[in-house]
Amino acid sequence: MGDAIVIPTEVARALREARQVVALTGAGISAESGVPTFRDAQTGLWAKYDPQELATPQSFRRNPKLVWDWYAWRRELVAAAEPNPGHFALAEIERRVPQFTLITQNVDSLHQKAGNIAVIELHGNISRIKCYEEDRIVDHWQEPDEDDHPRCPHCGGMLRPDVVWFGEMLPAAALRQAINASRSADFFLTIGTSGIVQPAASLPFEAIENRAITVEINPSETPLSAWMHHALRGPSGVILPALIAAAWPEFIV
Ligand code: BJW
Repeated sequence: MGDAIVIPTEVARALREARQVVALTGAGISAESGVPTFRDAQTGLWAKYDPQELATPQSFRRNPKLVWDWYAWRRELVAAAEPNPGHFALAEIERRVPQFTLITQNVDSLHQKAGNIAVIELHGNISRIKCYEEDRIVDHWQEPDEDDHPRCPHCGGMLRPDVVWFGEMLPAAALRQAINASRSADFFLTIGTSGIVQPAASLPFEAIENRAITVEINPSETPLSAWMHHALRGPSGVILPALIAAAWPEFIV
């Protein structure tokens, strides 16, 4: 038997009494759904590639086929993935608190699949495809022959996933909404993120300025840990349901 998860009473009470709850999620929340994180060791087919090097416009220009194939593999992987108890717990929190905003760096739609409605996607969505030349979303495209690259039906430009690569701007409206929500939060969760990719990693500090109670959920320490009021160490699929049970003891799964 593993150790029982203990949620500090003040964390449970703060969540129960909060008016504006914001959660910032990263790849770790989807780890228990079988979606690999970025900075944990990769396994399988793509183990020899560094995700941080593939997720750049430079890589795409240098080797569009490699980058396209990597995203095609991940697109299939996330399409088959199901939300885990951590995702479902966040959907439950959205139903229980007066105002809730979910800010995600993930591109896998698992929060929406779990039932969250107020979801801000900071880094796009892997299931959408857009034209690299014209930044236009494309609904239909054809997988090309072996060595060719899929092309935009409108202008013939190369197609790419509608995600945000290093050095690219985040979608302006999403970032603005995320900053505003963080600035008005009274309870702020960071869940399953290494907290090193900007500007997402700065959002907890907006909440800290508003004197929010801040809580990190992650099995490991991160650069954000020192700034948070509380750290709940463990997988989010275990901690988040325990947090709900502690905040709303009348809650029955
Ligand atoms: C568990 C768990 C379990 C495991 N339960 N937890 C200021 C200073 C320095 C640099 C910059 C700066 N501002 C901008 C930059 C440059 C850059 C940046 O931040 N670089 C840093 C690496 C230093 N930022 C950008 O370029 C951004 N653009 C921008 O700011 O534009 C303006 C600008 C440009 C250039 C210069 C200055 C300004 C864009 C960032 C885009 C990030 N894109 C990616 C790919 C998305 C598409 C795709 O999916 O392929 O987003 S990279 C990758 O990292 C992905 C993620 O969303 C993101 C964050 O990763 P995340 O989610 O935190 O995952 P991991 O793997 O890092 O961590 C997983 C965590 O889970 C770990 O902590 C585990 O312990 C934990 N975990 N199992 C809970 N079961």
